Amino acid sequence: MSLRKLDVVIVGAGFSGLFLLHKLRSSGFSVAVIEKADQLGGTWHWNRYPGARCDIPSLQYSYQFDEDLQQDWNWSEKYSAQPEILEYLNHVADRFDLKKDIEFNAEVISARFNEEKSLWEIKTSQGEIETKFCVMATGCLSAPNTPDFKGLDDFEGQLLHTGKWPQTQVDFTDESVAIIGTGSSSIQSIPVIAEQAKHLYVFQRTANYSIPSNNGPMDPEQEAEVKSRYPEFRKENWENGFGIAGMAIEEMAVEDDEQGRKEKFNHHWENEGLGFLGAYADLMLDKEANEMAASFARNKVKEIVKDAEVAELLSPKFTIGCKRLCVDSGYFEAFNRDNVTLIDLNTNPINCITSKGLMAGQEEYSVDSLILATGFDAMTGALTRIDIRGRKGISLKDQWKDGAKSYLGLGISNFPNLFTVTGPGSPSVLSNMVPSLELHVQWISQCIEWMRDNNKKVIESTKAVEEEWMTLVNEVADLTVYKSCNSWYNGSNIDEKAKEFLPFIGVPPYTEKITEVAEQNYQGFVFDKTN
Ligand code: N01
Repeated sequence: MSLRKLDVVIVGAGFSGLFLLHKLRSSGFSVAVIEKADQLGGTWHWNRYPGARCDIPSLQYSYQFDEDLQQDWNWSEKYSAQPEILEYLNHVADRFDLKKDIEFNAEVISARFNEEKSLWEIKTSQGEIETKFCVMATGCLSAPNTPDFKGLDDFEGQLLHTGKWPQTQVDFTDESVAIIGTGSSSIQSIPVIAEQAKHLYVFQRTANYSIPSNNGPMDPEQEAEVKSRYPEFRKENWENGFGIAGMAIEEMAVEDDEQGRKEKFNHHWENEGLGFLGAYADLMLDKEANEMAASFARNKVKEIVKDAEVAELLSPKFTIGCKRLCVDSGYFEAFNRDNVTLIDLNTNPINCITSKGLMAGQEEYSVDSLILATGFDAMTGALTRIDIRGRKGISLKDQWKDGAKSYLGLGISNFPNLFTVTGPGSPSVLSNMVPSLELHVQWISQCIEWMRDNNKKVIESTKAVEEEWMTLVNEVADLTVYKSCNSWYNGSNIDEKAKEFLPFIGVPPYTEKITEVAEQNYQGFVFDKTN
């Protein structure tokens, strides 16, 4: 196998990798994207389960780096479905001629920093590359979590995971189906699968909050209005704590009267999806305010679900928004169907998976298909599952075993010239991902250009700045209710993972911070360290 030499290797051909390729190539760097799948799309390639769609409005979940692109592209629905997002990404790749520099079916096996040469040696399933910079555009929710259920290998039916759904059509007609987990992926797929399957068994460990999407065709007037002022509309994203336009509200729930709250919550329930949490400014800051929203949402479940026992089981008990909020199209309604059964894993734990199905409590459920909707090793899994070795052969997995530390979610000490897009310590999953990743792509590209123009060979973060930064990440989270439950935001969905809060809350202060760092010649980072 021949050794290729490049300026930058980008790992992953999703939203981030595609834009990085375009940006860095336009700046004159030699670049390749290494992609494990046989096609581009990242999240939107792998998560093609029935009902998969984005729960951020389409007009906001799209690139903003090219005005012609955002004017030309038309989304068909308020919330885009997975096939349309994949089509959009293919359109972008064709429009900017990106595919010729993407190596498909190539999995990164290892990445080692050669300290003598100050180069990264990347080994992929297709060959070896030597590169000055390595950018991990591997996504925050891309390493599927498959719990270690006893007997899982014994199952003789169709075994599926929502996070790595087959490309071929899966048809559940006349089948008995079991789905484990009730997070976003499950909540989106249950109403669709319930329509096809003979019977659907839903195995729930924790009831989840979900807001109706009220999805529908794109309103042409709204689309025209947004397109007439797209830059200004995008600016509203940047001014909001979560990077989502229309959520900047200042009133406090605790200061409103009961009638006012009822009207406001109703309006947001019916119109805002994830923006339900933006009904008042104090919902994620104050437990009392949060409980007002939570209790409203629980009552909605009881209004929708006819069987009172099932409604009670489906009513979440924790702080609303503390686990990632879900947005659905007919989730709670699906439990009114005769062919859908809810099983509470707290009273009937899964004992084992059998050749025919699964044993929960004393009962065996025979099924044709078993779906694991059990989520991801979020934010760090896609990085620690690759053998990445920095200075002195230190492995990233070892360095992060007691918690992931990163400066700004962009750089990691001991790992020079390695950048992460939307890494731990950045708003990432607590923001609108597309603008957030665009911000990182712009920052990383400018940094690499600046280094070229200023004869700097190696950049790295230090232990001190990342300790300080991750302390701030956690101090900010302490001002909110985000830490009050088990969630993948704090690693508690994966047994062996360090339990720490990883996203930075607050898009505007974060944006200000990384802009200031760049303006001050990458303050906090160290260049051309000699030992
Ligand atoms: O995963 P999850 P997901 N036994 O981790 C359960 C994004 N997303 O794939 O809560 C039994 O949320 C687990 O139970 P518990 C979005 O950010 C975006 O659904 O840990 N159950 C939970 O119910 C989302 O948040 C879109 O008690 C087990 C479920 O599995 C993120 O992806 C669409 C278990 C996992 O839920 C992840 O969502 C879809 C076990 N051993 C997803 N282990 C968009 O619209 C886990 N569970 C962009």
